[in-house]
Amino acid sequence: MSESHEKLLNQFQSEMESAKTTADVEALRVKYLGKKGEVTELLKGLGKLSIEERKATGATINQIKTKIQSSIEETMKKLALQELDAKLKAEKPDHSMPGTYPTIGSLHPVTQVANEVINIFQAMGFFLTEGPEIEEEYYNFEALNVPKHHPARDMQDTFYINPELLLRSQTSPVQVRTMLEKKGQPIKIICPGKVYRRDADDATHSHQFIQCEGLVLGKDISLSDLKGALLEMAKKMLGEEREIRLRPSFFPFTEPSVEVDVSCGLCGGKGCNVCKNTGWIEVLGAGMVNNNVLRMSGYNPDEIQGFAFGIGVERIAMLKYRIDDIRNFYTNDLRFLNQFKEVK
Ligand code: 2NL
Repeated sequence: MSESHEKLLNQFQSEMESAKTTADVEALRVKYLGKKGEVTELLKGLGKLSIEERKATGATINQIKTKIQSSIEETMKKLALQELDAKLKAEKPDHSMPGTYPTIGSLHPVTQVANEVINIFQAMGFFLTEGPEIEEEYYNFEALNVPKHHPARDMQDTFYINPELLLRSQTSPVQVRTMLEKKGQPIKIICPGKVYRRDADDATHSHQFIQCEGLVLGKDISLSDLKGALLEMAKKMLGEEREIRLRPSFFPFTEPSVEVDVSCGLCGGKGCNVCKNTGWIEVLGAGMVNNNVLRMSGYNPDEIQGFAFGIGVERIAMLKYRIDDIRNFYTNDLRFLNQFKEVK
């Protein structure tokens, strides 16, 4: 190593000894190894030397470079740790600051109301039963006394995957499947789930909604059993002061069929703008299971009969919370949804 090389290394080492901060070390790195650093300049000068000289001098300069590099790395590490330590010691946490809370989610209002409906019927002894959303055309229509080309198919037109496979338009196919499984035995089930309709979305209709259907089959089950079960549901759901009434209606799968109204909660039945001055609000459809439906799924109408009903859960939720547009449920506006948080 030549005198000038040794001098350079010594100079570096003494400067390094007086480096107190990572910034000092960084300045040294630039001074010696940077683009215009002293070592870099020496390397650049190699080109002017003869081949032999270049070899010897090159090796020496590289040695110096390596020494400087490892010295910088080592000191940098040591000082960085010291600086972090000092910083942490200097930071005094303020324990009186409010904490940051995790955002707590909650069940969707329609899910909450569906759970309430399910709980009310389970308390009456109904079994929770579920089935596929992609359903066979047979279970969704044919087995429910809605043959091909019957005009009733129009009311419940849905999305087809192919001519035999569709998105169910009601949860009745779950009940048909249960009837086939139970082979003539009594049934008492509640069937909630998503259903689909070829409907234009407006304030009261959606192409997808939650339905909760019920089916009770047994000896001597009558329309009064239906009325009792639905009255219980209305009172538990909307208030003990509520009454219900049945009006004649038509569904292909029930005979007789009824529309069920609940007394208006706003005017108590006197008549107001919510109930359009009738004192009653339509809530669901129901009826005694049609004999054809019973026979097709292996039940003998002379021995066993019963009732079925279909509840639109959004509709009940709208009634319960006086929501005037069903689309509020689907647009995910937190200002709307946060009103239904159980834990605020
Ligand atoms: C509505 C109300 C209803 C049923 C659904 C049903 C199921 C079986 C047999 C007979 Cl397995 N009925 N479900 C009955 C009456 C009404 O839904 O508004 N539907 C269009």
